Amino acid sequence: MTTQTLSVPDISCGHCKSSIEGAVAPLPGVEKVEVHIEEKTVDLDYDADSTTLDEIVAAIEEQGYDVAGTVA
Ligand SMILES: [Cu+2]
Repeated sequence: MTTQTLSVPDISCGHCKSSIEGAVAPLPGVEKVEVHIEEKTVDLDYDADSTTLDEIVAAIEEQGYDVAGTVA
């Protein structure tokens, strides 16, 4: 299992949270996706053999949000 946090500066409200969580949660191997509105971050637990980070980023960007990068 891979744990990763992404920085998504455009997150601003509950709509953003549900859009992003709704797009990422159905991807294969995604165990957890949790958007933090205040921090503008997305916490992930996923199986990198099923879905790559690039695919998760693409799913978020498809919803109209730019992913700024990963948070250490
Ligand atoms: Cu929003």
